[in-house]
Amino acid sequence: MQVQAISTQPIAGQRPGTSGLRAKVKVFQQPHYLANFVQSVFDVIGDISGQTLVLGGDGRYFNREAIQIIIKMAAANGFAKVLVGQAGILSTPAASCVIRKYDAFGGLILSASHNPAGPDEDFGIKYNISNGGPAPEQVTEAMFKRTSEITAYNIVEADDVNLDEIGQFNMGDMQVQVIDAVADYAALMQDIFDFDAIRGLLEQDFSFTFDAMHAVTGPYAKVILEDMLGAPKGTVMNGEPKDDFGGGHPDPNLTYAHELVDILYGDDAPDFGAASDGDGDRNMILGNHFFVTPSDSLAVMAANATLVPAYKDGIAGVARSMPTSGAADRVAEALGINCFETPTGWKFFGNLMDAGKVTLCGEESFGTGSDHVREKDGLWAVLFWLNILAVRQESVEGVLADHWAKFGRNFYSRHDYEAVDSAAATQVLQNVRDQFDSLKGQTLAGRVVQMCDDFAYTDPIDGSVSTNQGVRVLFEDGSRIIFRLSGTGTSGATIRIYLESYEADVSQHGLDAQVALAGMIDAANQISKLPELTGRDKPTVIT
Ligand code: VG1
Ligand code: CO
Repeated sequence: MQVQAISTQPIAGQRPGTSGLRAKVKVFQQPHYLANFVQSVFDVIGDISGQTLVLGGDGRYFNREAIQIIIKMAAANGFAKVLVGQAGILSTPAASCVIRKYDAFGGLILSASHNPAGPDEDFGIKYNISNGGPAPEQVTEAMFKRTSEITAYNIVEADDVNLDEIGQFNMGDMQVQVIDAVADYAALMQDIFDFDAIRGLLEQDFSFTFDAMHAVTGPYAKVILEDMLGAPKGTVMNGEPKDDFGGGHPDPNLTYAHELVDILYGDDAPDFGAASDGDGDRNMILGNHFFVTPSDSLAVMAANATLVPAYKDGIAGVARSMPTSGAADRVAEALGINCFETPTGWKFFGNLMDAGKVTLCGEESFGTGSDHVREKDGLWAVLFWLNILAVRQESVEGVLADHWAKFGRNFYSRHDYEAVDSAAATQVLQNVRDQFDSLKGQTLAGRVVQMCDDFAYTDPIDGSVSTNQGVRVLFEDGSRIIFRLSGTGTSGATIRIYLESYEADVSQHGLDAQVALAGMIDAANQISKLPELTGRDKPTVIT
């Protein structure tokens, strides 16, 4: 088979962000754009000859074309085998599961997660290493450096592979195996959770709706929830994956998953509602007229982990991203287990899980997961909650009320300002930085500022250092205001403001978070001058 070396030139801006390289589809369709990046990945990840690569994506527009290109490049670069999900589909957690199960060298996942899809929307690609997790920063930086030096890429001349039939093909010396996208992942879920208990719950007077938002989780949710666990057909809504996600924004939060939110807050609301995102790694958990913040969800999981068979002997520890609330820390303290605070992005949890230091990890951005894979995992989180509810026989609200009574409540909210002018966004953070010294000791919203900094992290396992991971204003009573710029957007900048305050008094636990945090919100606007600089008087998304 003919290997062609196609000459090319570096393309600017191919630096992976929080979760891989993301750009508009039109950018990815430019000549050599995808191939340059893929070759740069292959050039820096080590000796790939004779190795296995896992490949799949969230099914968004351009997924199939990208997969065909990557298979031909994998063959030209010496991989022995590509494991590709049927129809080119693998959710992010399923890809992580397959990499681990079949001892693959790594995997390429084609997704821009919750970003909208379609010819004029977003595409993305990320590389996961042999532990199944996102490539660490040193590796993504090496990829980026390589993109700036590249002069040629290798690709074989071959017919496209039939991705729709499970089976094996040869492409030159390389084997292409098209695998069932769901089976391995579903088997793993069955190993972790008490499916009998969940089946029992679903047979009771318990109603449940799962919103797949026309994204990748549809097929997974139908097999696991409806076929294996016996939830009534139709439990999974928007379960047909579409290459434009039905024109929606598959981000499971109170704004973008409004169809589900309306059902859970409507008349005759179900007992439980959940949603996942474009690539299946996020989750939103709702009860009847009740929203569980992702930070609280992590804490509840940690506190109830022993109810789940896989964690019945207890968990080694928890890790949370820095902006995630400290609710899980309180559980860790009570249980006497490890607790870590990492920068935003799942790649920072990998070393801790590999070293056995933590079992559960979570981010405020609707991401929770465990060491069963090395990605956050949407359906896993839903099954975790169903397992808890099945054992405890309580409502979602009841579980939270009990949790807060025991540990206190960390009021929490994130305010996102999307598509803001980049210079203005940078200035918003700089304004706060400029006041690091003067803010100290000042009283804002009735609380005294204890310290301010740019969050930096030293990985406790490999000693690598990550700086500039968010501007923090920390108060003496443990409250926090954090400012960060998103690393996943593709147009303008997104400013995220994270707000947290702790309340021990049970009589206050019923308060709405926006009300409880109102003073902090005003303080954030005042010190950053966000309204003046951006011209915005309210966030695009509040969670
Ligand atoms: C966002 C979230 C972060 C998450 C990342 C990838 O990043 O805040 O917690 O890990 O998305 O999630 P940023 O840089 O935009 O804040 V996913 O589901 O898009 O892979
Ligand atoms: Co995602």
